[in-house]
Amino acid sequence: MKRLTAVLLAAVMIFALCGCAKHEETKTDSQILLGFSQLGSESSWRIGNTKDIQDQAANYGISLMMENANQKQDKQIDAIRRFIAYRVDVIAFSPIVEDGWDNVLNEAKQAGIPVVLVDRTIRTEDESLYKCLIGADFYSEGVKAAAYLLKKADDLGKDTLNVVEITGTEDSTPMRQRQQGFMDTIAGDERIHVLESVNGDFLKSRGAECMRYLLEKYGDTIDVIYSHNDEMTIGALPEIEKAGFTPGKDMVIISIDGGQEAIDILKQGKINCIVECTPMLGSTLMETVLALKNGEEVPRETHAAEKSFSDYDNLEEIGERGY
Ligand code: GZL
Repeated sequence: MKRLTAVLLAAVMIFALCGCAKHEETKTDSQILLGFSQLGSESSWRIGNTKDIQDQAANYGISLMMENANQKQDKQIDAIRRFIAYRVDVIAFSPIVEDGWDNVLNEAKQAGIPVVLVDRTIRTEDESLYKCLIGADFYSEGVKAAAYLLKKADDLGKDTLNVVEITGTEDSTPMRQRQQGFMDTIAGDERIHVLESVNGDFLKSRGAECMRYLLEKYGDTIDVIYSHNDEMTIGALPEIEKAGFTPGKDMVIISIDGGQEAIDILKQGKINCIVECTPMLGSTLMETVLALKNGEEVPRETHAAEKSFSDYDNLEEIGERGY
């Protein structure tokens, strides 16, 4: 009988130890796990954003499970499902487009996992599907771009200025709002005529393709290029020069993001205006993750303070950009 008792006691002990060991193998209560779906690596802005999120997760001691969707919405949806299965503490993602997220975010809601939108937003009838948005005010970026153009138009003294627009990814938040802010601001100004808007998908190669198409179609009637990001602008500039024009002089170049490469080109005079859009969202994201884990309320929207730089400024004062 004694032998049986000893065996049973040993079995209970082993079970208990295994149970403890199992608990220690999983994340400790203090360790927070953030699942982040990044939309791609399409621009230096995006690469800077990814690095900043990684750096800040390490800085805040938050474990980061990051997946890159390479510009595919269905890969983002798959990643979010994996985060749910893994039972991360918080899900964050930068939605490549605004529509098509309700089903997967309902699954996150059912699982009780809070969702944070980073950089871009979504369109949904159910506001409870995400806790907050951390990102730029893209509409005001479009307004700033147009405000520069109106000031330039006054200085140029021309009766007519023909604009071509190279837009970012169709149906993405920055594309929709940068276009709306720009068009609303130039509306009613008889001098400004938009010849055409073409989709460059925020890619350098597509920016070049768009510029070739626009130059073949409109040639020297183009006075202004409004490009939704530096990557596409940098792709377009050589095409302008190959066609025999001097960017920044023969054609006014307005761009958005403000990465180092574009700022250097601005200082050379080949870009006239760059509206800043900072990718450094990592620390705000980590503060938000900590607040959510502590059961605190968070602001519904957090926009970074952003400037614009142009040939009206003392460009030598612009420091290192970090992306
Ligand atoms: C803006 C971001 C945009 C950048 C592009 O916050 O979503 O996507 O302007 C990037 O460079 O591709």
